[in-house]
Amino acid sequence: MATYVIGDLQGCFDPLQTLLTQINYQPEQDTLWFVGDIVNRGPQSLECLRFVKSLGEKGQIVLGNHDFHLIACALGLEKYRSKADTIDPILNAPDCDELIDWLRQQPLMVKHPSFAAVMVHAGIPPQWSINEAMQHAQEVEQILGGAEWKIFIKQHLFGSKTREWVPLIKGWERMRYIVNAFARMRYCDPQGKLDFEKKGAPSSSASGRYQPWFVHPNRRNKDHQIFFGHWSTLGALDGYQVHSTDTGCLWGGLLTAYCLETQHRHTLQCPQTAKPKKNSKTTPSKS
Ligand SMILES: [Mn+2]
Repeated sequence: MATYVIGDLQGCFDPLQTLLTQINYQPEQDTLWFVGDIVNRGPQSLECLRFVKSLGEKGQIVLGNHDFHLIACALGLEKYRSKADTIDPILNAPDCDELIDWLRQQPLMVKHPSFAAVMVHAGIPPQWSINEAMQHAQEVEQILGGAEWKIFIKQHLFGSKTREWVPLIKGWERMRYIVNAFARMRYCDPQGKLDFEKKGAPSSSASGRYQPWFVHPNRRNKDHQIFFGHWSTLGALDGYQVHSTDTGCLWGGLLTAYCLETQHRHTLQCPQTAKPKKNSKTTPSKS
């Protein structure tokens, strides 16, 4: 009965299967947590999506920016398409509607039933407690699971202008901040104002007011271990009560499976399957 937290797959299905064999994964007993961005840029996004969906209650996923990007593209938002996208096999698949319908009903944040541990795609801003973060995640989840989900995705989801959280932020802008924080954040200020310009590792670009979201000394969510992905240049970090799991599988780095019970990082060295990021044009999913 193990729980493994798996880093950003981005279509790397073969490495996932190799890693699962390596850790002696038992489908009947073990649970797999996926930190999001299970699709795009890599070669086998359709296989990844079908596999994660097939796990049922033995799998948990949180939505990442590339997963949102896929949902938007499935709704025909052509302006967000990028040359680097590898999601056409999903969009052309006979079960595309079923897959998208399942995906959009997945959470932004997951809490472990017995450990003080949670999972998000990018992070939790410092001004939210764990309980508040769960409530805010659920605000967005209710919209994605309800009648207005297409309106939200098509008209209100994407936008880097919404960077600040103030207690009375309302309406669609509130939803956009919540998604930006959970699915895109790397750097922010102590009040959770997001900085989308910086993307590199902290040693190369952290300075002044904007810091990696998890280093702020008064962060209100330090009472749980937070598992996240999204930040491949950060590498494997276990510290500050957080655990990063995007170890750059797609770029010829490692695929990570962190076992919650043993606190051991299992990794697999992967071949590079994506072209360098600088070839792609700017899209919301990039950051
Ligand atoms: Mn991401």
